[in-house]
Amino acid sequence: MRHSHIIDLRSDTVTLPTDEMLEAARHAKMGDDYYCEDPTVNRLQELAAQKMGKDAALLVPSGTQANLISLMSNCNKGELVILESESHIYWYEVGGVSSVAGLLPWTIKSAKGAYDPDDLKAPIRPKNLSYPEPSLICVENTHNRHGGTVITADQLGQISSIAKQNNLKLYMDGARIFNAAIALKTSPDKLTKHVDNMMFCLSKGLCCPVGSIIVGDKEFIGRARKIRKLLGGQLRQAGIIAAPGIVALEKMVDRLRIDHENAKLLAQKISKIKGINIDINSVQTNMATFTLDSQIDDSVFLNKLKEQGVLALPMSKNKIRLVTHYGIERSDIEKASVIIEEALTGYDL
Ligand code: TLP
Repeated sequence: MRHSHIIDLRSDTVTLPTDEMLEAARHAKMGDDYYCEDPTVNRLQELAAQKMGKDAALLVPSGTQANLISLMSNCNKGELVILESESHIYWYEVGGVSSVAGLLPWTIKSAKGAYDPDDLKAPIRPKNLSYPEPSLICVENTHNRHGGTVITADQLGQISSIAKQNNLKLYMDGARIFNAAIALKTSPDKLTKHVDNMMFCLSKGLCCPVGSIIVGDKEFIGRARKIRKLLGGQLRQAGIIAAPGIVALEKMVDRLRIDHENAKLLAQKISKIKGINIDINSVQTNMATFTLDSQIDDSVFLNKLKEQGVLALPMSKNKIRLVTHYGIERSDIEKASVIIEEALTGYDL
């Protein structure tokens, strides 16, 4: 191995808690969250609801569970849910949308994550004896498989009016909503005001070891609380995980701009390498997603990187993702780009 430390660009989920988070966990006041008696969980939930401009919030173990609970709290079994065709819910959540929530996913393609309002007409049809009832539109912001792209407040506003006109709910998988807000130079509540409810993750770029938060109105969060229990996600003395969450919301948000700068720098550097195709305009937050020329074997490429201490994530055939996060410095970006270039030498490109 050429480098003494691993440059892990697979995901921002690999981040470790900061010392301040560990200290906060150690000193957290705790109680049984079944009785809503964990003061630290209560404080985190209030803070989260306030930041997202909603009435109430619920801490849950993971983003996947947050999405599943939200689908089940927004819809009845057998209803139709509109998902973006590259969405995390559709690709990476074990099909819980169908197998557990009992919903029919109707997928719509988009350029960078935001639906073209005209495309929503296909699943939202006039009532008919044969059609399943559409009840929910989901959006993902930032959009993972589109390369961390953002959906603007205007775009959300347009989707929201269509949802309202047709009596549908609008839900946002905002796993990385703070990345979106920072890239758009706005506050998260300016984005979330267009959706009925949403979730965001503490355990990605914000560095918490665990946890996601669902936010929405009181009635919705009440239903979500019961479904969390149904799915086995009831927490007890969860102050120990809520305390790092409070540190995350108070101290770790602003620094995400550094991750965005690093992703841009990385994208610019690798865009000059033969064999790599990257759309620089899609590099809007902390991800640089690219494709390799077809004559390159992606697993050979990934192994060459790994041997030199760089980890990257395969997304589909020849589509690779690099994610910047806390712990990845500018010098790591410089090193990683050299290693990527070296891994692609020797090909007839
Ligand atoms: N995404 C992970 C992997 O599953 C791909 C990652 O490394 O990016 N929504 C979005 C948009 C996500 O990116 C993820 C995690 C989730 C939901 C699920 O969160 P967790 O992993 O906490 O269940």
